[in-house]
Amino acid sequence: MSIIGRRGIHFLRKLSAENVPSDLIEKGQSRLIDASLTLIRESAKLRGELVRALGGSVASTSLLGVPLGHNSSFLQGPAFAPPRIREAIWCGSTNSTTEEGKELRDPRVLTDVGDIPIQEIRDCGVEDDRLMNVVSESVKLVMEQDPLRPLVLGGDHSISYPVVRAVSEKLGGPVDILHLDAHPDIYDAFEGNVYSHASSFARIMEGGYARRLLQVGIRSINIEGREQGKRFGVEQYEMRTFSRDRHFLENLKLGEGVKGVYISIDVDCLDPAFAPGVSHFEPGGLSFRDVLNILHNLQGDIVAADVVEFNPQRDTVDGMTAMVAAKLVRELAAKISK
Ligand SMILES: [Mn+2]
Repeated sequence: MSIIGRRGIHFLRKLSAENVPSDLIEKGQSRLIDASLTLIRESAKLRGELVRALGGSVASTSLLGVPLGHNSSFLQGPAFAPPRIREAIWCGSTNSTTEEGKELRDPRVLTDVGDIPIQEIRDCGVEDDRLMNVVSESVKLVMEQDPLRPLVLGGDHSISYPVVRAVSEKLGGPVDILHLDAHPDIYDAFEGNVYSHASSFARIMEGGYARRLLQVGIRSINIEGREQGKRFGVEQYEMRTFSRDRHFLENLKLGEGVKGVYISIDVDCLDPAFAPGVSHFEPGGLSFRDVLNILHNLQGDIVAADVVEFNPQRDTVDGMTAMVAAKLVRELAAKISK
């Protein structure tokens, strides 16, 4: 799996070794990025036109896949998650109606603009500063197509930073974030990587993209995690006090006075008994019903969301966690759409 992470760099080194001029490489990279953005732009435009033609929709969920795993500190399998989640969303073992009665086959509830070709872009030696901008630009292209709202399929948790940045920039102000995770992902940098999946919320808070950040499901946190939490005014709800906090968390009202609510779900917020297909097993987590109660009862205008860190390479052979991630996506899509 480490091959994915290093592949692009190997390719670039090989070109440099063969004395290919750097401006030639840069021009080629730019063309590939333009082509990638064109793909997302046209895909989003078509879905936007379809939903507007059907009429009657104020907010409509559109999936955007970001198959990126190289910013993980441990395993890189989340790069393979988006197609597995899609497959499970439409799996014949269940119907296409959500728990509260939304029909997922209605394009006003759910459309899909496809995946950003992350590996193809990296394979041309594009570094993370630029790659993260491609993620942000792609999110903005979806948001330009009113009433589409992006629900981003990760990928590791590093993608939340460019996604939230794009949402905040596009809407012109901060959002409130509900972040479900075993980990606070708020290290200043992890192993020297400022784009690490363990640092995304430090970047988000530094950028001023969030007014409130509520972290729920936390059960793997060290001194730096708590200090960074205090530094940024994060509301950290730990599993050890969940029974006390449950009533509050199952009746949240967020996003008033800001641009709306962003929801970020790391699949490892769930106890590994419910979701074994994650990179970091952390016992003592939320049940699937705990998460649904929090989501279903949340009051607020959800402007965008992500579901990250599902690792198909750690899943059961019959894909149980893919179904879990897919149900999170289905219920989130229903919650966003109106
Ligand atoms: Mn996590």
